[in-house]
Amino acid sequence: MSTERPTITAFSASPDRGRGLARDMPVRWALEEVGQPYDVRLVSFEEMKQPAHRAVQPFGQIPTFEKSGLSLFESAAIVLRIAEEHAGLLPEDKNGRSRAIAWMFAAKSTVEPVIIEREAAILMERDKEWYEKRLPMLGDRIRRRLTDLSRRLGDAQWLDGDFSAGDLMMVNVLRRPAASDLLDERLKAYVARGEVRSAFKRAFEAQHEVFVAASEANVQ
Ligand code: GTB
Repeated sequence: MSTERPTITAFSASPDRGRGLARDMPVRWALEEVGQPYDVRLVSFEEMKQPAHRAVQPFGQIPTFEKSGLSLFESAAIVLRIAEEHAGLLPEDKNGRSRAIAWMFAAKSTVEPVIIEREAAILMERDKEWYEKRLPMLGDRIRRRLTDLSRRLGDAQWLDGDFSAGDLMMVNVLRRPAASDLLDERLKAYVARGEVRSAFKRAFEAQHEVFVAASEANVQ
């Protein structure tokens, strides 16, 4: 295993004001879980759209991950690579690993899209005459997914055995504000279990420090 520190990218001025909602958060959290120190290159919106950044992230977004000649984009792909390289985020047995990876996909492709749709409506469609009519439907779509997720979680601590990269991605998705007000008590407790992990706290602090430093620089 290489001892080189990976470099990830994050917003130099995150629009979420340090709430840990941008997608560098799952990458930071995964690195903290496995105890891999990392460097962060902060990028502005303008820098993200430059050819140099797009060479790594074709859509001009954060996060990216660079290490040992590998340049990677997509937060879930990055988390998976980290989980594959280090112990702690995927079960040892092959079937358990596949199931944990299935939960990563479920977070990103089954649960997150309905949440993003509500978020986009709240952020960008408030002035449309159909906004008030559409919003309950978007909430219901999320509720249906969350009801199924909550039923599957049941009384368990995590989605499939021990905490895994699947839980890490799912907790990140459920933290999005467009979902967090729709969580039932069981899912609220599930998210809270993720957020009290020391690795989560370190990741959260690290991204929050960026916000604090940027705010202080703006005041001076
Ligand atoms: N599928 C990609 C992945 O998972 O890596 C999506 C990456 C992505 O959406 N990146 C966003 C980005 O770079 C930041 S995280 N956006 C800039 C652009 O597209 O120009 C999304 C995000 C942004 C802001 C908040 N917020 O303010 O709360 C939350 C989440």
